Amino acid sequence: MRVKSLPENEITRIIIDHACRDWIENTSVDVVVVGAGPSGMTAARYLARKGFKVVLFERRLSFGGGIGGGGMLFHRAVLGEPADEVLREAGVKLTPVGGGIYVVDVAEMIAKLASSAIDAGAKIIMGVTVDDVIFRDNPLRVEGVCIQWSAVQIAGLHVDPIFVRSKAVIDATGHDAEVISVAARKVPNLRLELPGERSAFSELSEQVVVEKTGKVIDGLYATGMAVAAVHGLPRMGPIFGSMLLSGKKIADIVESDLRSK
Ligand code: 48H
Repeated sequence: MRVKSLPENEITRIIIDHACRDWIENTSVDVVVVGAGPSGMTAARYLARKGFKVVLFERRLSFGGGIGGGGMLFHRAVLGEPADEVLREAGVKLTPVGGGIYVVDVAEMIAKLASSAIDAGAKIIMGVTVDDVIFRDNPLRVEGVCIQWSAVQIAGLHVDPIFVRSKAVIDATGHDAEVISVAARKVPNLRLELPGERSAFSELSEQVVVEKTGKVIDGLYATGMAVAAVHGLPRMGPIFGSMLLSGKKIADIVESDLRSK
């Protein structure tokens, strides 16, 4: 068997050529999703499936956010109905444990949430950190994000970011609600204080995180644990139903806002 290869400079040229075409294609999109955890990947899947142009930026070089850690590194997660439907649609095997609760393998959940978002048409770009928003006033709104290579951030280099414009930005960054936090700090007149999440109360939290999922200001939305940070809601531990349902709900809210414009 003869394995085909290329001169080194040709490998380089093809990579840069195709990656840059992708970047140019994604400088202006319908929706930017920030964070490839359970809520972000779910939101990206449903929005792409609705026909929107979606790019998801993930700081790390891997998918899944907090899924992979399961509960204290035990590689299983639990979730309750009706969130099982979100995983069933992606082909994840669910084991019922009674009372409408299911247990899943975390590696399978990560892989299938990611592949179903990509198959729906969402673009996921890893190794990129969103470190600020683009805003406009009269009326006050968010119109995109500032992005930076995560490696540049980690190295602490002084490098200016570049921009991606969008009609909606979804903060799916988890416990710290990083995008909304930076907007609260740096957008004049927003007057938003983030109380941060509260201690554990799983049954309450699974309910209210979904209920409070929504718009923060025009163009900026919260899903997943970011919702708990914005509204001062309790945490729930390694039960993921609300994360999936929050991602699905924010996709519906963004769809309805974008279609009414
Ligand atoms: C690019 C970023 C940035 C940034 C962060 O933490 P996640 O899994 O987020 P959720 O909200 O979808 O799910 C939360 C869940 O995993 C969890 O932690 C639960 C249920 N906890 C309950 C409890 O009681 O503890 O994923 C967020 C993702 C991660 O992959 C980050 O790397 C990424 O967002 N991210 N990506 N730019 N500024 N900030």
